[in-house]
Amino acid sequence: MSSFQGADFYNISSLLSDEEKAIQQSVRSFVDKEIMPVIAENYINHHFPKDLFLKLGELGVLGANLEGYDCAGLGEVSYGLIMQELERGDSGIRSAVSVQGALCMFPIHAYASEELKQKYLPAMARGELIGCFGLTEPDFGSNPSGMQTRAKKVGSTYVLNGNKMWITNGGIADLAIIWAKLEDEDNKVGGFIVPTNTKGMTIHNIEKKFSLNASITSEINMDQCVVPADHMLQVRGLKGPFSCLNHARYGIAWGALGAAMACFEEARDYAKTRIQFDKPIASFQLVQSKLTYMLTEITKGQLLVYQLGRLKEQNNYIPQQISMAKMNNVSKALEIARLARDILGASGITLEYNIGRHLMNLESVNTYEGTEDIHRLIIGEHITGIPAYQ
Ligand code: TGC
Ligand code: FAD
Repeated sequence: MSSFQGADFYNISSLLSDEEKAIQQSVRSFVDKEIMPVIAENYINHHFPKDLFLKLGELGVLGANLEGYDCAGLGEVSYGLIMQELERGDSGIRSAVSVQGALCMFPIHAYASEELKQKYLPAMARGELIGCFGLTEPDFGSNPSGMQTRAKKVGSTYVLNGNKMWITNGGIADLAIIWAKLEDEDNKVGGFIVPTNTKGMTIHNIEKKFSLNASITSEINMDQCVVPADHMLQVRGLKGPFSCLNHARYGIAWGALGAAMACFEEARDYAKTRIQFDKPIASFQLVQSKLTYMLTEITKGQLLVYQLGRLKEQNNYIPQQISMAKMNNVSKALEIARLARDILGASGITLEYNIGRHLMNLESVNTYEGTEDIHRLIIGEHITGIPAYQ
């Protein structure tokens, strides 16, 4: 039995099927056994345990909401619960799984030839091959439409030149999904499956991070990188990468709740045993107010993603609903982690507790996959019909 209770104030588990509950429990146990004992050490040493991918593959969580090709074919709520449980362990571990499934396996599943699907997807589902996703560039983060990476058709190949930045899993990846402007198609955006051992591709890990330390973040340089033309994905325009982001952002909206729930439980337990002024600090109204705020925001976030998951299962959702869930749940998780850190006083800055690590991680989660403010603007455009990015 896990020591993690997983706050459920509105009894949302009563809305889950037996299969969904069983999946949640099995990932919870996996996190207890494989992540919790080593995560603080990995975080402090800036280490991602690469062999974890094979174990995650065995657990069936890589590309878990995809059909066929040895993927688990689970529903969207099950997929969300997996992300929530993994991020209860660490945002970096959930990141690795998000990138593998939503950002690499999904575009191969949706846009690659049958031959390449057969070649890559089953091995990726087993964790034998690792993927990364290159959209962001040093000068184009929130605005990927300005990307400088170019692909030029030469005979039966494409030649890629450019730089991608802040790429999760980069340094451990076997293949990269690279987005580039197609010189021969009026600079429309296209995507490519690029094996990372392709001549001309070099990858450097970004060191000295204070966030997502147990995740690999890299820079990818492409200098006359030649890929076969059939490695191009059959999609054109920014809707290609954005369609992948929809799935990843959905998973993050669930995942952030896992981190928030971990912070809430640790802060509550600490407050009940920490004595100041001859009383547990949990008996002070100001501390209770913080705990009440935390549980309220977790509960609201849970309702948001549960309904979004059911809408997604019916394919009856719009991307702006995903933006709202990602924006709200990550921003609230960050606030909850800050409040929890405060409740722990000085102890909250050590890695003996999980809160400080979650807090630092959530700073990245609030930025990647569209910053909090970019999602605010996406929703603003939906409300008013007026884009306010420029
Ligand atoms: P815009 O003109 O609005 O749209 C261009 C085309 O794309 C279509 N589209 C979408 N399609 C599917 N899903 C969506 N969510 C879509 N949003 C837009 C749109 O219909 C249009 O199609 P078409 O056929 O007319 O060409 O594009 P814009 O350039 O004005 O975009 C504006 C903005 C700011 C919303 C967009 O650039 C944006 O979302 N920026 C944020 C960038 C971002 O999220 N980057 C993420 C990089 S990957 C990452 O962070 C991984 S972290 C991994 C981890 O560790 O978990
Ligand atoms: P900028 O775009 O420079 O934004 C800086 C600030 O300006 C933000 O506060 C932003 O909200 C604000 N801003 C920008 N434009 C506007 C506007 N129009 N109106 C109001 N405010 C605005 N990318 C990938 O492609 N693949 C990955 O695997 C990946 N993994 C990542 C892992 C980590 C740990 C991190 C931190 C990032 C990762 N990213 C990845 C990149 C990530 O998607 C970008 O960092 C993000 O999109 C923001 O871009 P930026 O950092 O260049 O910030």
